[in-house]
Amino acid sequence: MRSNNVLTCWAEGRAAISGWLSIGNSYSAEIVGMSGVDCVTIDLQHGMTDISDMIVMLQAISTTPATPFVRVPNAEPSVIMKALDAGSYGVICPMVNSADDARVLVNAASYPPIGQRSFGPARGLLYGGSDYAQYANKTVVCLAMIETNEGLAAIDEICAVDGLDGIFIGPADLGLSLGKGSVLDPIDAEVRDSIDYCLKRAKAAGKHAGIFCPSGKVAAQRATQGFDFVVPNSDANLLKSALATELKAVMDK
Ligand code: 3PY
Ligand code: MG
Repeated sequence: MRSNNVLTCWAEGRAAISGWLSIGNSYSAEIVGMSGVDCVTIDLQHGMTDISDMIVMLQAISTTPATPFVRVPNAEPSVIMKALDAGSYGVICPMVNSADDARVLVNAASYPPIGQRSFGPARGLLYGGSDYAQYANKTVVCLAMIETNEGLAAIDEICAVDGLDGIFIGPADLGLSLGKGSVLDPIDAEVRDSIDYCLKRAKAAGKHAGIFCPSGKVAAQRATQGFDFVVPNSDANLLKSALATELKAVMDK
């Protein structure tokens, strides 16, 4: 089976860098996949993407060296299975608030005997190879998003769930849930301490830890801190900020 770059990064002791696709388009997916990132995550939760967009975006990513992940809209098993059948090598699930939520994720993403994923990996076989079924459980990465105070309180139970590879922090929702506003690089001490705490608890449980970041600079700081899956902002936000910079240069002439 084709390997998963994120697992390779982890085996080599370095943080995986993921692009983030909010724009539902195969051309932008291809551009991000060719940029040098290890992984590209298609965002079905907040991105302007639906399942049909996801399929052509996964096909575009297949032509690049990057490994495809999908952030699903929620822990609905049918959507998790559809993303994996379409060839995603990782699932990031929002709003995981309890060990039970994490078990629903692992169950949907894993074939028996670990879980109850139903068999029918249409593009999984094309992208992964004919031995997909044999290696899928070992190759697919499952990350549970910690982004609420309930998730924070249940971090140890969530990290203890077998088959879960790690957590992924959503700083904006976590800040909102703690009553501190939705900031991607929080300066509030309670939010910052909560993020540090999640990282420590994940590492203590032998799990990986990822985080969404507003820039490459913050992603580098998070990787130095110990996060091993970092996202240096989304395609849409990067397009917005690049355009703002270039427009300013023209207007200020
Ligand atoms: C958050 O910051 O809440 C996120 O979900 C980032 O993607
Ligand atoms: Mg969020």
